[in-house]
Amino acid sequence: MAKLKLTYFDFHGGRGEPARLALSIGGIAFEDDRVQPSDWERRKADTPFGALPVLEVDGQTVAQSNAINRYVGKLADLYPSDPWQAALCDEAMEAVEDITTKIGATFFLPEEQKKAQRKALVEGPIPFYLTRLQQRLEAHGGRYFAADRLSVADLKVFVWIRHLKSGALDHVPTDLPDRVAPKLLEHYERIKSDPRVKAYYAKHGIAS
Ligand SMILES: N[C@@H](CCC(=O)N[C@@H](CS)C(=O)NCC(=O)O)C(=O)O
Repeated sequence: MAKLKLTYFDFHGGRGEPARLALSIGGIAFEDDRVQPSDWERRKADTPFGALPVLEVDGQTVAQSNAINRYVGKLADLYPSDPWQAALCDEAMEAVEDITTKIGATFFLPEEQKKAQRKALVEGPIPFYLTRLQQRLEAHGGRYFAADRLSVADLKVFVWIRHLKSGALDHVPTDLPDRVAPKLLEHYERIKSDPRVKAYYAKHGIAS
């Protein structure tokens, strides 16, 4: 078995969390390398695109969260083998990537600009992606984003919704997903209560 090291920031969430979850669910041993903010400046230059997550496989490196998600999804049997279902899985992951990039652009703004831009996101792009993801979920059976079973797409959407609901994003109401996308909320609860997901968070000492 290849030796894996997944490098990401030291918090429960973000672009690295779906791969951590997938590897753990698949029972695949990996080094969980968690970067502290004080170390990032030093380590950034060693990453392929100056960003995390990065996955090392037997000393070789791959970056870009969704490339990593697909790879670990295949190892963990959490990525569809059917090409069409795989495309649906990718679609949901890329949609989350689109909105994550928009939200990420507000992180280090001065407070007044951040407030204005987050307000604009709450009035447009965030509900847009929530409702469109909900539509896509419902179009494909309503339970999972692809192949009617758990995949890395479900994990990525779950991690995003949890972030929205966490209160960590100032100026984003925590009940926004509940209000605009109730079926997506059911999906969130389904993934949260999946015994494999629950086991991961129980092991890491936090409520999912
Ligand atoms: N498209 C990249 C985006 C990676 C990215 O922006 N990662 C953020 C954390 S979620 C990061 O490394 N930020 C620190 C920095 O850019 O210096 C991916 O999907 O992995």
